[in-house]
Amino acid sequence: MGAAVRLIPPTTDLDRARRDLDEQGYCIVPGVLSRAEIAALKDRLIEQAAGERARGLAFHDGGAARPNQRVWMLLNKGKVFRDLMLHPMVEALMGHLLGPDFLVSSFTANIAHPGGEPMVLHTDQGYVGFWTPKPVVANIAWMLDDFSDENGGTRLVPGSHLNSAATPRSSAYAPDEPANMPTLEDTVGAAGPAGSILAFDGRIWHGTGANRTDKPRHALLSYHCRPFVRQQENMVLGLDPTIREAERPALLNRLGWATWAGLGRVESPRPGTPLYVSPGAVGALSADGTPQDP
Ligand SMILES: O=C(O)CCC(=O)C(=O)O
Repeated sequence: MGAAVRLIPPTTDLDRARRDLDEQGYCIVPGVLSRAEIAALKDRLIEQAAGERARGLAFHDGGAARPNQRVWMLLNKGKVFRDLMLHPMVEALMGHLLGPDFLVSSFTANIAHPGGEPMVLHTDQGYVGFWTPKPVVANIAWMLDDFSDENGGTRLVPGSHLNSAATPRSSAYAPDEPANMPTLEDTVGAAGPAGSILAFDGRIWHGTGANRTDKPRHALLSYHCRPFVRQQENMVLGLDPTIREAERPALLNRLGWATWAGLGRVESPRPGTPLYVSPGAVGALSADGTPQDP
């Protein structure tokens, strides 16, 4: 592909954006976040990232020098992040790709620092092991800085979500690479002003670009899945209980607290999607209904 690979224009027309997702495997929507929202998200992220470095908890990648910093489980790290998962654009684009009952699989950040090398190209559903005619997962990269080819804007192989021959046969973590796996030459770097989102199909080949500038590129990555897929972050174990108790049902449902088609239940699989904030599990009972040791 090489020089022929072109970035499609950003669009605020949601029908166009959904068509871009279907045909190209990605879309870019500008102006989703206001300046105040960008500032609040970026300030909280920068503070959290510094705190994790100070505590020796920071996770780094981005090549041998590991300049990039990832921040995991943002849901525990600020209401400003939790609010974002209820943004109408999430429903509009992830709902289009994954159906109305999709979940948040993980919500993390990638601060791509100067000197960061390109991430190995991959799809986000490589662990499925076979090509699927529809995506089972999908992403939104929330741009907290301008994204460009120079500063590590996510590299994408347009249309590769439809290439069933380039699907790994096994897990991304034990790769059995397809013969015609794409290379960086096949990619284009996502670009857009801060406040834009890049949404992409879980089958598209992509990876973080090299940051050849002297400033970090801050991005939030919300990863979403169909309701029968295991989430990347274990919300039941990982979500701070005080947050779980206080949070809005709409958010908890997105994190997997609602039953779906009988999945995710504790006791009877009631119809609909009741919210089990306190599941009230029934323990082992004697025949007269008194508790006994399990
Ligand atoms: O940071 C980016 O631009 C993309 C990150 C990515 O592809 C990943 O974390 O799997």
